[in-house]
Amino acid sequence: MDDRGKNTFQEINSQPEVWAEAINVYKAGSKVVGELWAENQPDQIIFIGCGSTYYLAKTASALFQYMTGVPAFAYPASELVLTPEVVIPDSRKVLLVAISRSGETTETSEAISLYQKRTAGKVVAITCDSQSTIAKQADVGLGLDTAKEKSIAQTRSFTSMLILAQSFGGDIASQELKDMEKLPIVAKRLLFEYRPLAKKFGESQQIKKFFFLGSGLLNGLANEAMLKMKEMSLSYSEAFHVLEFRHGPMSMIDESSLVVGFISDHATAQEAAVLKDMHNLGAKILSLSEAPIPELAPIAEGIVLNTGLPEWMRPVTYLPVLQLLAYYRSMSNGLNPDRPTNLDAVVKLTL
Ligand code: F1P
Repeated sequence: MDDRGKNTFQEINSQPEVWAEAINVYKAGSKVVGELWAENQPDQIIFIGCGSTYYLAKTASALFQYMTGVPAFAYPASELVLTPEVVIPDSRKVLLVAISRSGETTETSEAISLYQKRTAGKVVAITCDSQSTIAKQADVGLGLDTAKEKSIAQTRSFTSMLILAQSFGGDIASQELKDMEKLPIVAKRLLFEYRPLAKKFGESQQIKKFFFLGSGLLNGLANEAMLKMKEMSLSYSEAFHVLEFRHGPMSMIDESSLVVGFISDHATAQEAAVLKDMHNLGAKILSLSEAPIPELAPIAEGIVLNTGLPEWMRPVTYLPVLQLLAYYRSMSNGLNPDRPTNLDAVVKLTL
């Protein structure tokens, strides 16, 4: 019995249940987080993480500023450790949000210590280990220990921590969170409806190069999808802002390319035009959008999210099918997505 990828497949498909738990975790933690915000009234927020959780930080910072108008920035934790002058502004009241599945990544923990030495700012930790070093360093923690994977590549841990970050931003922006409860059903439907499409593209040996294009709230997720494809399948995989792709990187497009477009509501026409241009250069096209995009129908396969939710709640729904894409590509390449080459679940260093 080939048990390659057994854990990863189960973890990806357990997201509907894990998302429901994450929504309840936020409900339980929202009072303490709200009090921290009210007491400190930060006028700038810095999100940090490493690898997947750096891309989560990028997504969370874009969401936060989009929702609240408070300036929000994302950095790899190592940037705060090595060039704190670039990351920490002296003149503002800052809140640090440290994101880490393990809660033990050295760069992230060191970044928190340095931040706490240099500022009077508070720290919120978003982790999947409430007993971890980083959870203990923080003033407030949000976490879902049961979301942590046995596998090394982050799938359900990433999306459940994103749900916590999305909830945090929506709450601070005084948005109604009730509709978040619809997300688990959306995940269940997408994983069922689009698994054959993920399998088809994942197993297609015509495809040798993957390009994930996303802007605004979706750029961090395009990078996370890129990293999943690299980590699980060792494939050529890159991520760019959508319109940036024309400014050089599209030179790499040929008949062996799959371009995956994370299409937004507000820039649908401009983003769809990029996908049409790449199709004209020979690429296969996969689009993800809230609603069908008629102009793409003749040239693209489409994943229609059809959430019925406001744009700020949707980012997390773009990932599950693309996690399956990486899983099927890994299996098709004869690899084990549970054990990505060269990687460990946690990077521990002496800095
Ligand atoms: C960060 C991280 C992961 C990566 C790999 C190594 O871990 O870089 O993003 O996928 O597993 O560790 P964490 O700080 O989120 O636990």
